[in-house]
Amino acid sequence: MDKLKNKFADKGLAKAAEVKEFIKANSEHVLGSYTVDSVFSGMKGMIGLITETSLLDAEEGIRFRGHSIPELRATLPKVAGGSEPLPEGLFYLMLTGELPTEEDVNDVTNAWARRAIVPKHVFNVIDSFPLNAHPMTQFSAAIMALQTESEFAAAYRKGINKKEYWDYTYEDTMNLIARLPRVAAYIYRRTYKFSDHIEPNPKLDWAGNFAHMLGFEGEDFKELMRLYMTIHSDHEGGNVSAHTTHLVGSALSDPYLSLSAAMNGLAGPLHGLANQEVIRWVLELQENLGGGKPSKAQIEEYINKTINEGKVVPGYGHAVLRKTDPRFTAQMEFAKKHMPTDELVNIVWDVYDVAPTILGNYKKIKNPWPNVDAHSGALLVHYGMKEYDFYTVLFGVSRALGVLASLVWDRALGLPLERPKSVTTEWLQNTIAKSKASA
Ligand code: HAX
Repeated sequence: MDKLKNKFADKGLAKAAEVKEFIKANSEHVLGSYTVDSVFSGMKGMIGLITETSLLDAEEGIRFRGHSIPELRATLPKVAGGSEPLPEGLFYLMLTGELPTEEDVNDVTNAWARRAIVPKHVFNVIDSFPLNAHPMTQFSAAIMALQTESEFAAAYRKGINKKEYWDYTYEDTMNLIARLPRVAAYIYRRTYKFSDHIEPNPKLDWAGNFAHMLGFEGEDFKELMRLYMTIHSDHEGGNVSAHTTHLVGSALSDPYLSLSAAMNGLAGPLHGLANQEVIRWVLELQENLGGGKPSKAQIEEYINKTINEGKVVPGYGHAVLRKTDPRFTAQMEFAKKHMPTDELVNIVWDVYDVAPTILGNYKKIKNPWPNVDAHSGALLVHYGMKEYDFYTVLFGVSRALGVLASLVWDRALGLPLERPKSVTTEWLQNTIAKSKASA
Protein backbone atom coordinates (compact mmCIF):
# COMPACT_ATOMS: atom_id res chain seq x y z
CA MET A 1 0.00 0.00 0.00
CA ASP A 2 1.43 3.47 -0.86
CA LYS A 3 2.10 5.93 1.96
CA LEU A 4 -0.81 8.23 1.11
CA LYS A 5 -3.24 5.32 0.93
CA ASN A 6 -1.94 4.03 4.25
CA LYS A 7 -2.42 7.43 5.81
CA PHE A 8 -5.93 7.70 4.38
CA ALA A 9 -6.77 4.23 5.67
CA ASP A 10 -5.77 5.32 9.20
CA LYS A 11 -7.67 8.59 9.02
CA GLY A 12 -10.68 7.53 6.97
CA LEU A 13 -11.52 4.37 8.85
CA ALA A 14 -11.12 6.02 12.25
CA LYS A 15 -13.33 8.89 11.08
CA ALA A 16 -15.94 6.46 9.76
CA ALA A 17 -16.26 4.92 13.23
CA GLU A 18 -16.43 8.39 14.80
CA VAL A 19 -19.13 9.49 12.34
CA LYS A 20 -21.21 6.39 13.10
CA GLU A 21 -21.11 7.20 16.81
CA PHE A 22 -21.84 10.87 16.12
CA ILE A 23 -24.94 10.03 14.06
CA LYS A 24 -26.15 7.61 16.76
CA ALA A 25 -25.79 10.23 19.48
CA ASN A 26 -27.19 13.20 17.52
CA SER A 27 -29.55 11.80 14.92
CA GLU A 28 -32.53 13.82 16.18
CA HIS A 29 -30.71 17.17 16.47
CA VAL A 30 -32.53 19.85 14.42
CA LEU A 31 -30.19 21.86 12.14
CA GLY A 32 -32.63 24.38 10.70
CA SER A 33 -35.87 24.74 8.89
CA TYR A 34 -36.70 25.41 5.29
CA THR A 35 -39.48 27.16 3.45
CA VAL A 36 -41.36 27.02 0.16
CA ASP A 37 -38.89 29.64 -1.05
CA SER A 38 -35.95 27.30 -0.26
CA VAL A 39 -37.58 24.58 -2.35
CA PHE A 40 -38.12 26.92 -5.32
CA SER A 41 -34.71 28.58 -5.13
CA GLY A 42 -32.42 25.66 -5.86
CA MET A 43 -32.19 24.48 -2.23
CA LYS A 44 -29.76 27.34 -1.46
CA GLY A 45 -28.78 27.38 2.17
CA MET A 46 -30.37 24.01 2.97
CA ILE A 47 -27.86 21.78 4.72
CA GLY A 48 -28.16 18.42 3.01
CA LEU A 49 -24.66 17.19 2.27
CA ILE A 50 -21.49 16.13 4.06
CA THR A 51 -18.23 17.21 2.37
CA GLU A 52 -15.03 16.89 4.40
CA THR A 53 -12.54 18.50 2.03
CA SER A 54 -13.53 22.18 2.23
CA LEU A 55 -16.05 24.61 3.72
CA LEU A 56 -17.32 27.87 2.22
CA ASP A 57 -18.08 30.96 4.26
CA ALA A 58 -20.25 33.58 2.52
CA GLU A 59 -18.09 36.49 3.71
CA GLU A 60 -14.63 34.99 3.91
CA GLY A 61 -14.61 32.49 1.04
CA ILE A 62 -13.30 28.97 0.85
CA ARG A 63 -11.21 27.16 3.46
CA PHE A 64 -9.64 23.84 2.61
CA ARG A 65 -9.55 21.75 5.78
CA GLY A 66 -9.56 25.00 7.74
CA HIS A 67 -6.86 26.74 5.65
CA SER A 68 -7.58 29.85 3.57
CA ILE A 69 -6.10 30.43 0.10
CA PRO A 70 -3.56 33.05 1.34
CA GLU A 71 -2.43 30.63 4.06
CA LEU A 72 -2.03 27.79 1.58
CA ARG A 73 -0.12 29.96 -0.87
CA ALA A 74 2.31 30.63 1.96
CA THR A 75 2.55 27.17 3.53
CA LEU A 76 2.07 24.44 0.91
CA PRO A 77 5.28 23.03 -0.62
CA LYS A 78 6.50 24.60 -3.87
CA VAL A 79 8.94 23.66 -6.62
CA ALA A 80 12.51 24.83 -5.96
CA GLY A 81 12.57 28.57 -6.66
CA GLY A 82 8.80 28.74 -7.14
CA SER A 83 6.29 30.76 -5.17
CA GLU A 84 2.95 29.11 -5.94
CA PRO A 85 1.69 26.00 -4.12
CA LEU A 86 1.89 22.56 -5.70
CA PRO A 87 -1.66 21.22 -6.21
CA GLU A 88 -0.37 17.79 -5.16
CA GLY A 89 -0.05 19.28 -1.66
CA LEU A 90 -3.62 20.52 -1.63
CA PHE A 91 -4.85 17.10 -2.73
CA TYR A 92 -2.89 15.53 0.13
CA LEU A 93 -4.43 18.04 2.55
CA MET A 94 -7.98 17.49 1.27
CA LEU A 95 -7.60 13.72 1.45
CA THR A 96 -5.89 13.41 4.82
CA GLY A 97 -6.70 16.66 6.64
CA GLU A 98 -2.97 17.19 7.29
CA LEU A 99 -0.57 19.67 5.72
CA PRO A 100 1.98 17.69 3.69
CA THR A 101 5.75 17.78 3.93
CA GLU A 102 7.85 18.23 0.79
CA GLU A 103 8.45 14.50 0.79
CA ASP A 104 4.69 13.79 0.92
CA VAL A 105 4.19 16.07 -2.07
CA ASN A 106 7.04 14.44 -4.00
CA ASP A 107 5.45 11.06 -3.37
CA VAL A 108 2.15 12.26 -4.88
CA THR A 109 3.96 13.82 -7.87
CA ASN A 110 5.79 10.53 -8.48
CA ALA A 111 2.66 8.44 -8.02
CA TRP A 112 0.74 10.54 -10.55
CA ALA A 113 3.63 10.44 -13.05
CA ARG A 114 3.70 6.63 -12.74
CA ARG A 115 -0.06 6.30 -13.16
CA ALA A 116 -0.43 8.70 -16.11
CA ILE A 117 -0.74 6.14 -18.90
CA VAL A 118 -3.71 6.80 -21.18
CA PRO A 119 -4.88 3.88 -23.38
CA LYS A 120 -4.99 4.46 -27.11
CA HIS A 121 -8.74 4.03 -27.46
CA VAL A 122 -9.24 7.21 -25.42
CA PHE A 123 -7.28 9.23 -27.99
CA ASN A 124 -9.27 7.50 -30.75
CA VAL A 125 -12.53 8.59 -29.11
CA ILE A 126 -11.27 12.18 -28.95
CA ASP A 127 -10.09 12.01 -32.56
CA SER A 128 -13.53 10.87 -33.68
CA PHE A 129 -15.06 14.25 -32.75
CA PRO A 130 -15.28 17.00 -35.36
CA LEU A 131 -12.78 19.78 -34.62
CA ASN A 132 -15.62 22.16 -33.80
CA ALA A 133 -16.88 19.96 -30.93
CA HIS A 134 -16.59 21.99 -27.74
CA PRO A 135 -13.48 20.97 -25.75
CA MET A 136 -15.68 20.18 -22.72
CA THR A 137 -17.69 17.73 -24.84
CA GLN A 138 -14.44 16.06 -25.90
CA PHE A 139 -13.19 16.07 -22.30
CA SER A 140 -16.31 14.53 -20.78
CA ALA A 141 -16.41 11.85 -23.51
CA ALA A 142 -12.70 11.09 -23.01
CA ILE A 143 -13.28 10.53 -19.28
CA MET A 144 -16.12 8.17 -20.18
CA ALA A 145 -13.78 6.35 -22.57
CA LEU A 146 -11.23 6.02 -19.74
CA GLN A 147 -13.86 4.23 -17.66
CA THR A 148 -12.67 0.93 -19.18
CA GLU A 149 -9.79 1.29 -16.70
CA SER A 150 -11.95 1.51 -13.57
CA GLU A 151 -10.64 -0.76 -10.84
CA PHE A 152 -13.75 -0.08 -8.78
CA ALA A 153 -16.07 -1.27 -11.57
CA ALA A 154 -13.96 -4.39 -12.17
CA ALA A 155 -13.77 -5.24 -8.46
CA TYR A 156 -17.50 -4.65 -7.95
CA ARG A 157 -18.29 -6.98 -10.79
CA LYS A 158 -16.15 -9.69 -9.18
CA GLY A 159 -17.82 -9.06 -5.84
CA ILE A 160 -16.28 -7.03 -3.02
CA ASN A 161 -17.14 -6.26 0.57
CA LYS A 162 -18.58 -2.78 1.19
CA LYS A 163 -15.64 -2.10 3.49
CA GLU A 164 -13.31 -2.25 0.46
CA TYR A 165 -15.15 0.33 -1.67
CA TRP A 166 -12.93 3.20 -0.57
CA ASP A 167 -9.77 1.26 -1.54
CA TYR A 168 -10.77 0.84 -5.21
CA THR A 169 -12.21 4.36 -5.31
CA TYR A 170 -8.83 5.64 -4.11
CA GLU A 171 -7.03 3.70 -6.88
CA ASP A 172 -9.39 5.06 -9.56
CA THR A 173 -9.04 8.56 -8.15
CA MET A 174 -5.25 8.50 -8.24
CA ASN A 175 -5.20 7.01 -11.76
CA LEU A 176 -7.81 9.40 -13.10
CA ILE A 177 -6.17 12.55 -11.70
CA ALA A 178 -2.83 11.34 -13.07
CA ARG A 179 -4.31 10.89 -16.55
CA LEU A 180 -6.40 14.06 -16.87
CA PRO A 181 -3.62 16.51 -17.86
CA ARG A 182 -2.57 14.20 -20.70
CA VAL A 183 -6.15 13.93 -21.95
CA ALA A 184 -6.81 17.67 -21.62
CA ALA A 185 -3.54 18.61 -23.34
CA TYR A 186 -4.33 16.17 -26.14
CA ILE A 187 -7.69 17.90 -26.70
CA TYR A 188 -6.01 21.33 -26.73
CA ARG A 189 -3.24 20.37 -29.17
CA ARG A 190 -5.67 18.47 -31.42
CA THR A 191 -8.24 21.26 -31.54
CA TYR A 192 -5.98 24.27 -31.81
CA LYS A 193 -2.44 23.12 -32.71
CA PHE A 194 -2.97 20.80 -35.71
CA SER A 195 -2.57 17.67 -33.51
CA ASP A 196 1.06 18.54 -32.90
CA HIS A 197 1.14 16.61 -29.60
CA ILE A 198 3.79 16.90 -26.91
CA GLU A 199 5.00 13.91 -24.91
CA PRO A 200 4.79 14.19 -21.10
CA ASN A 201 7.91 14.98 -19.09
CA PRO A 202 7.69 12.76 -16.00
CA LYS A 203 10.44 14.78 -14.29
CA LEU A 204 8.09 17.76 -13.93
CA ASP A 205 5.46 18.26 -11.25
CA TRP A 206 1.83 17.49 -12.20
CA ALA A 207 0.81 21.08 -13.12
CA GLY A 208 4.23 21.91 -14.62
CA ASN A 209 3.98 18.85 -16.85
CA PHE A 210 0.45 19.87 -17.82
CA ALA A 211 1.74 23.29 -18.92
CA HIS A 212 4.53 21.54 -20.85
CA MET A 213 2.10 19.20 -22.67
CA LEU A 214 -0.14 22.15 -23.52
CA GLY A 215 2.92 23.72 -25.17
CA PHE A 216 3.72 26.49 -22.67
CA GLU A 217 7.30 26.15 -21.47
CA GLY A 218 7.75 29.45 -19.63
CA GLU A 219 8.23 29.13 -15.86
CA ASP A 220 5.62 31.87 -15.23
CA PHE A 221 2.93 29.90 -17.04
CA LYS A 222 3.88 26.80 -15.04
CA GLU A 223 3.52 28.87 -11.87
CA LEU A 224 0.11 30.05 -13.10
CA MET A 225 -0.95 26.45 -13.68
CA ARG A 226 0.13 25.50 -10.12
CA LEU A 227 -1.93 28.34 -8.69
CA TYR A 228 -4.85 27.72 -11.07
CA MET A 229 -4.98 23.99 -10.34
CA THR A 230 -4.88 24.72 -6.60
CA ILE A 231 -7.58 27.39 -6.35
CA HIS A 232 -10.14 25.80 -8.70
CA SER A 233 -10.02 22.39 -7.02
CA ASP A 234 -12.82 22.50 -4.47
CA HIS A 235 -15.61 24.78 -3.22
CA GLU A 236 -17.42 22.60 -0.67
CA GLY A 237 -20.07 20.11 -1.78
CA GLY A 238 -23.15 21.92 -3.06
CA ASN A 239 -21.83 23.46 -6.30
CA VAL A 240 -23.00 21.68 -9.44
CA SER A 241 -19.78 19.78 -10.24
CA ALA A 242 -19.11 18.65 -6.66
CA HIS A 243 -22.72 17.77 -6.02
CA THR A 244 -22.96 15.84 -9.30
CA THR A 245 -19.87 13.79 -8.49
CA HIS A 246 -21.33 12.96 -5.09
CA LEU A 247 -24.84 12.23 -6.41
CA VAL A 248 -23.74 10.01 -9.29
CA GLY A 249 -21.16 8.34 -7.04
CA SER A 250 -23.87 7.63 -4.49
CA ALA A 251 -25.29 5.05 -6.91
CA LEU A 252 -21.82 3.41 -6.69
CA SER A 253 -21.05 4.61 -10.19
CA ASP A 254 -17.25 4.57 -10.33
CA PRO A 255 -15.09 7.74 -10.25
CA TYR A 256 -14.83 7.90 -14.07
CA LEU A 257 -18.62 7.90 -14.53
CA SER A 258 -19.07 10.34 -11.66
CA LEU A 259 -16.44 12.80 -12.85
CA SER A 260 -17.64 12.72 -16.45
CA ALA A 261 -21.14 13.63 -15.23
CA ALA A 262 -19.66 16.41 -13.10
CA MET A 263 -17.85 17.83 -16.12
CA ASN A 264 -21.18 18.10 -17.96
CA GLY A 265 -22.38 20.30 -15.10
CA LEU A 266 -19.16 22.32 -15.03
CA ALA A 267 -19.73 22.97 -18.75
CA GLY A 268 -22.80 25.09 -17.95
CA PRO A 269 -22.42 28.89 -18.35
CA LEU A 270 -23.68 29.60 -14.83
CA HIS A 271 -20.89 27.36 -13.46
CA GLY A 272 -17.43 26.66 -14.92
CA LEU A 273 -18.14 27.79 -18.47
CA ALA A 274 -18.41 31.32 -17.05
CA ASN A 275 -14.60 31.50 -17.37
CA GLN A 276 -14.80 31.46 -21.18
CA GLU A 277 -17.88 33.69 -21.14
CA VAL A 278 -15.98 36.43 -19.28
CA ILE A 279 -13.38 36.72 -22.02
CA ARG A 280 -16.03 36.49 -24.73
CA TRP A 281 -17.95 39.29 -22.98
CA VAL A 282 -14.87 41.56 -22.73
CA LEU A 283 -13.85 40.89 -26.34
CA GLU A 284 -17.38 41.69 -27.53
CA LEU A 285 -17.32 44.89 -25.53
CA GLN A 286 -14.04 45.86 -27.22
CA GLU A 287 -15.37 44.87 -30.62
CA ASN A 288 -18.51 47.01 -30.10
CA LEU A 289 -16.24 49.96 -29.44
CA GLY A 290 -14.01 49.26 -32.41
CA GLY A 291 -11.10 47.94 -30.29
CA GLY A 292 -8.83 49.41 -27.63
CA LYS A 293 -9.30 49.83 -23.93
CA PRO A 294 -12.83 50.85 -22.93
CA SER A 295 -13.33 53.68 -20.45
CA LYS A 296 -15.03 52.94 -17.13
CA ALA A 297 -18.12 54.80 -18.37
CA GLN A 298 -18.25 52.54 -21.42
CA ILE A 299 -17.90 49.46 -19.20
CA GLU A 300 -20.76 50.70 -17.00
CA GLU A 301 -22.94 51.20 -20.05
CA TYR A 302 -22.12 47.71 -21.33
CA ILE A 303 -22.95 46.10 -17.97
CA ASN A 304 -26.36 47.80 -17.96
CA LYS A 305 -26.92 46.83 -21.59
CA THR A 306 -26.11 43.18 -20.78
CA ILE A 307 -28.60 43.09 -17.92
CA ASN A 308 -31.29 44.95 -19.86
CA GLU A 309 -30.99 42.35 -22.62
CA GLY A 310 -31.89 39.70 -20.03
CA LYS A 311 -28.36 38.27 -19.86
CA VAL A 312 -26.00 37.78 -16.93
CA VAL A 313 -22.68 39.56 -16.47
CA PRO A 314 -20.33 36.58 -16.44
CA GLY A 315 -17.83 36.31 -13.59
CA TYR A 316 -20.04 38.22 -11.15
CA GLY A 317 -22.41 36.85 -8.54
CA HIS A 318 -22.44 33.66 -6.54
CA ALA A 319 -24.94 31.30 -4.97
CA VAL A 320 -23.16 31.39 -1.59
CA LEU A 321 -20.44 34.09 -1.55
CA ARG A 322 -21.35 37.65 -0.60
CA LYS A 323 -17.91 39.26 -0.96
CA THR A 324 -15.08 39.29 -3.50
CA ASP A 325 -14.03 35.69 -4.06
CA PRO A 326 -10.55 35.11 -2.55
CA ARG A 327 -9.81 33.03 -5.65
CA PHE A 328 -10.30 36.24 -7.68
CA THR A 329 -7.98 38.09 -5.29
CA ALA A 330 -5.28 35.40 -5.55
CA GLN A 331 -5.30 35.75 -9.33
CA MET A 332 -5.26 39.54 -9.08
CA GLU A 333 -2.17 39.31 -6.88
CA PHE A 334 -0.54 36.97 -9.40
CA ALA A 335 -1.30 39.46 -12.18
CA LYS A 336 0.05 42.41 -10.17
CA LYS A 337 3.32 40.52 -9.78
CA HIS A 338 3.67 39.10 -13.30
CA MET A 339 1.75 41.39 -15.73
CA PRO A 340 0.70 44.67 -14.09
CA THR A 341 0.46 46.59 -17.37
CA ASP A 342 -1.34 43.97 -19.47
CA GLU A 343 -4.29 45.65 -21.24
CA LEU A 344 -6.85 42.86 -20.84
CA VAL A 345 -5.91 42.39 -17.18
CA ASN A 346 -6.40 46.12 -16.65
CA ILE A 347 -9.83 45.94 -18.28
CA VAL A 348 -10.72 43.12 -15.84
CA TRP A 349 -9.60 45.40 -12.99
CA ASP A 350 -11.64 48.29 -14.38
CA VAL A 351 -14.70 46.04 -14.54
CA TYR A 352 -14.01 45.17 -10.87
CA ASP A 353 -13.90 48.90 -10.06
CA VAL A 354 -17.35 49.59 -11.50
CA ALA A 355 -19.40 46.37 -11.68
CA PRO A 356 -20.15 45.80 -7.94
CA THR A 357 -21.77 49.24 -7.61
CA ILE A 358 -23.91 48.79 -10.71
CA LEU A 359 -24.90 45.19 -9.94
CA GLY A 360 -25.58 46.23 -6.33
CA ASN A 361 -28.21 48.65 -7.63
CA TYR A 362 -30.21 45.71 -9.01
CA LYS A 363 -31.88 44.62 -5.79
CA LYS A 364 -32.53 41.07 -6.99
CA ILE A 365 -28.79 40.33 -7.44
CA LYS A 366 -27.68 38.95 -4.08
CA ASN A 367 -23.94 39.16 -4.69
CA PRO A 368 -22.48 41.92 -6.88
CA TRP A 369 -18.87 40.80 -6.35
CA PRO A 370 -16.56 38.90 -8.72
CA ASN A 371 -16.13 35.13 -8.56
CA VAL A 372 -13.15 32.99 -9.59
CA ASP A 373 -14.06 33.14 -13.28
CA ALA A 374 -13.88 36.92 -13.58
CA HIS A 375 -10.07 36.90 -13.66
CA SER A 376 -8.75 33.57 -14.91
CA GLY A 377 -9.13 34.11 -18.66
CA ALA A 378 -7.13 37.35 -18.77
CA LEU A 379 -4.13 35.57 -17.20
CA LEU A 380 -4.27 32.83 -19.81
CA VAL A 381 -4.60 35.29 -22.70
CA HIS A 382 -1.52 37.12 -21.39
CA TYR A 383 0.59 33.98 -21.87
CA GLY A 384 -0.85 33.33 -25.33
CA MET A 385 -3.61 30.84 -24.54
CA LYS A 386 -6.32 32.73 -26.36
CA GLU A 387 -8.59 29.80 -27.24
CA TYR A 388 -11.16 30.61 -24.57
CA ASP A 389 -13.44 27.65 -25.38
CA PHE A 390 -10.74 25.53 -23.75
CA TYR A 391 -10.69 27.33 -20.40
CA THR A 392 -13.35 25.22 -18.69
CA VAL A 393 -11.28 22.10 -19.39
CA LEU A 394 -8.50 23.62 -17.25
CA PHE A 395 -11.06 24.22 -14.53
CA GLY A 396 -12.23 20.62 -14.88
CA VAL A 397 -8.76 19.14 -14.46
CA SER A 398 -8.40 21.10 -11.23
CA ARG A 399 -11.93 20.40 -9.97
CA ALA A 400 -11.19 16.66 -10.17
CA LEU A 401 -8.78 17.01 -7.22
CA GLY A 402 -11.46 18.11 -4.78
CA VAL A 403 -14.47 16.18 -5.96
CA LEU A 404 -12.58 12.90 -6.26
CA ALA A 405 -10.92 13.31 -2.85
CA SER A 406 -14.47 13.78 -1.55
CA LEU A 407 -15.66 10.67 -3.36
CA VAL A 408 -12.98 8.61 -1.58
CA TRP A 409 -14.35 10.04 1.68
CA ASP A 410 -17.93 9.21 0.65
CA ARG A 411 -16.89 5.58 0.27
CA ALA A 412 -14.87 5.49 3.50
CA LEU A 413 -17.76 6.98 5.47
CA GLY A 414 -20.20 4.61 3.78
CA LEU A 415 -22.46 7.49 2.72
CA PRO A 416 -25.70 6.12 1.25
CA LEU A 417 -27.57 6.54 -2.01
CA GLU A 418 -28.75 10.15 -2.29
CA ARG A 419 -32.46 10.48 -2.90
CA PRO A 420 -34.17 13.70 -1.78
CA LYS A 421 -37.97 13.83 -1.89
CA SER A 422 -39.62 15.83 -4.66
CA VAL A 423 -43.25 16.92 -4.82
CA THR A 424 -45.48 18.57 -7.42
CA THR A 425 -46.58 22.21 -7.14
CA GLU A 426 -50.12 20.87 -6.81
CA TRP A 427 -49.07 18.76 -3.81
CA LEU A 428 -47.53 21.86 -2.21
CA GLN A 429 -50.63 23.97 -2.93
CA ASN A 430 -52.96 21.34 -1.46
CA THR A 431 -50.77 20.74 1.59
CA ILE A 432 -50.45 24.44 2.38
CA ALA A 433 -54.17 25.04 1.79
CA LYS A 434 -55.03 22.19 4.20
CA SER A 435 -52.65 23.51 6.84
CA LYS A 436 -54.08 27.04 6.52
CA ALA A 437 -57.64 25.71 6.74
CA SER A 438 -56.93 23.80 9.93
CA ALA A 439 -55.05 26.71 11.58
N1 HAX B 1 -25.52 39.42 -13.87
C1 HAX B 1 -26.84 39.65 -14.07
N2 HAX B 1 -27.81 39.14 -13.29
C2 HAX B 1 -27.42 38.40 -12.24
C3 HAX B 1 -26.07 38.16 -11.94
C4 HAX B 1 -25.10 38.69 -12.82
N3 HAX B 1 -23.80 38.47 -12.66
N4 HAX B 1 -26.00 37.40 -10.83
C5 HAX B 1 -27.26 37.16 -10.45
N5 HAX B 1 -28.13 37.75 -11.31
C6 HAX B 1 -29.60 37.67 -11.32
C7 HAX B 1 -30.01 36.24 -11.50
O1 HAX B 1 -29.96 35.86 -12.89
C8 HAX B 1 -31.40 36.24 -10.91
O2 HAX B 1 -32.26 36.84 -11.84
P1 HAX B 1 -33.79 36.31 -12.02
O3 HAX B 1 -34.43 36.44 -10.69
O4 HAX B 1 -34.34 37.20 -13.07
O5 HAX B 1 -33.68 34.88 -12.47
C9 HAX B 1 -31.24 37.21 -9.73
O6 HAX B 1 -30.09 38.03 -10.05
C10 HAX B 1 -31.00 36.51 -8.41
O7 HAX B 1 -29.86 35.70 -8.51
P2 HAX B 1 -28.94 35.42 -7.23
O8 HAX B 1 -29.81 34.84 -6.16
O9 HAX B 1 -28.15 36.63 -6.91
O10 HAX B 1 -27.92 34.35 -7.79
P3 HAX B 1 -28.10 32.77 -7.93
O11 HAX B 1 -27.66 32.15 -6.66
O12 HAX B 1 -29.43 32.43 -8.46
O13 HAX B 1 -27.06 32.44 -9.09
C11 HAX B 1 -25.01 32.69 -10.24
C12 HAX B 1 -25.69 32.53 -8.88
C13 HAX B 1 -23.53 32.51 -10.07
C14 HAX B 1 -25.52 31.59 -11.19
C15 HAX B 1 -25.34 34.09 -10.80
O14 HAX B 1 -24.80 35.09 -9.96
C16 HAX B 1 -24.84 34.29 -12.21
O15 HAX B 1 -25.54 33.92 -13.16
N6 HAX B 1 -23.60 34.86 -12.41
C17 HAX B 1 -23.02 35.01 -13.71
C18 HAX B 1 -22.46 33.69 -14.21
C19 HAX B 1 -21.23 33.29 -13.42
O16 HAX B 1 -20.31 34.07 -13.23
N7 HAX B 1 -21.18 32.03 -12.99
C20 HAX B 1 -20.03 31.48 -12.26
C21 HAX B 1 -20.28 31.36 -10.77
C22 HAX B 1 -19.12 30.79 -10.03
C23 HAX B 1 -18.88 29.37 -10.44
O17 HAX B 1 -19.64 28.46 -10.23
N8 HAX B 1 -17.81 29.16 -11.12
O18 HAX B 1 -17.60 27.99 -11.69
